[in-house]
Amino acid sequence: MNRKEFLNQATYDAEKADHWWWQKERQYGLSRRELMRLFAVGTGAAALGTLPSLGGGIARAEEVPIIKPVPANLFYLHGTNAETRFEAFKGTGYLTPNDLFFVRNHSSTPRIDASTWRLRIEGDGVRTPIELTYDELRSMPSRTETKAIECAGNFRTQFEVLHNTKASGTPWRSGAIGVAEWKGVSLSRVLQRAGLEKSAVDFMPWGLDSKQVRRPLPIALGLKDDTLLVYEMNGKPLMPDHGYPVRLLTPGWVGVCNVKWVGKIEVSKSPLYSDWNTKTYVLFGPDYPAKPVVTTQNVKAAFELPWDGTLKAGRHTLTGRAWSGLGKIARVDVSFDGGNTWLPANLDKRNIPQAWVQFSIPWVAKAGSHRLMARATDSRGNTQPMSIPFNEQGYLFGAVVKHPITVT
Ligand SMILES: Nc1nc2c(c(=O)[nH]1)N[C@H]1C(S)=C(S)[C@@H](COP(=O)(O)O)O[C@H]1N2
Ligand SMILES: [Mo]
Repeated sequence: MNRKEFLNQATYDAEKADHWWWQKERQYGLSRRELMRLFAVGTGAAALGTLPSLGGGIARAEEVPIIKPVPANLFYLHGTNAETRFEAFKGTGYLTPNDLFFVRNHSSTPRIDASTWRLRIEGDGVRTPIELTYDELRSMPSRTETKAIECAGNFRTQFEVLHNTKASGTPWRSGAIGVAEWKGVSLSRVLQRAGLEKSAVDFMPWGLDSKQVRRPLPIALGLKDDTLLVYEMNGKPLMPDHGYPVRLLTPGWVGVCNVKWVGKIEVSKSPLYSDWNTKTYVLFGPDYPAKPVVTTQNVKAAFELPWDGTLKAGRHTLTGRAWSGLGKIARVDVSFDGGNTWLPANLDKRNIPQAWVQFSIPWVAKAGSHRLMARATDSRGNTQPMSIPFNEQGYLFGAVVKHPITVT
């Protein structure tokens, strides 16, 4: 490396470090000096999370990829995204606390002023384009839904385990999912207010982030009562990272359809296209000649255990969660012996379609390495298979996962 490059690299690294301190100062409301003191006595790294890998994730200082704290003991950081460590769900109850909810940002979290924010409904699929303010939306009849939002790429790293080939994209393990109580207004009410045309076929919510994430969706989805324009999450105004002031909720559909920071909804009498239904969120690969666009989520299960973690030998009650985009969960079976025998897990009472159910099962753990398997079946009879074909961008991994655990 020549001197000039070295200087650039040094400047770049300094900038990254500076940005990191700046972000932490904002997150914890501490001065840099106080933060440095925390780190110097060695408690800081544990309390705040260790220095994240900034590769790819860092933007200019005024653009913060994620605003809320995402400490490393609760999240895996992947560039502009933060994945909840699945073991952190243990003991949190049915709803995922807002602070613990994963963040998936294609670019970064914008800061939007709700008092100047507008939602525009336009296109040839409506008779009268309208514009709503935040207060106008909040004064409309509301509806509350408890539902999951899950990234289409959740479990992507498992494609490599099965097929020895890495799928491209954020290397999620199991924690690109959360369940919340979402309050908002049925999108259909807003569409009707704009004079929805009978011949409208598609609608496309536009995000106000720098990438303007926008995903065309069928009008039938827009007319379902539980498709919401959401302004509250678990009883609080949406956090900036989760779409403040308003996001879409599309129960059962892949995460990207739940457009955050929505500023415009285009309604059309002809099919709509964007990169998010032509280039990404499409299954590409030899087993998918028809190149289907991903729509709804499949059935899955995960243990609330650290990945590749350790347990003491003896009696344990293992816990986990199972979910489906197509219904509620009918059963979860667990195997401790590599799939030779399966035992039914206990399901908790709360089992909401397109959300999840908590399960538990006793296990007498013997010393050694284990691969724990949980296999969920939903109310439509969909069961997790042992294997699924590869797709290049690693969407919808729904096969049974072999969770590595060492018992000591
Ligand atoms: N405007 C906008 N909306 C977006 C995204 C985005 O980057 N920009 N990410 C999408 C993806 S891929 C997912 S999985 C969910 C994640 O929602 P969350 O960050 O609130 O967990 O938001 C979706 N909505
Ligand atoms: Mo996603």
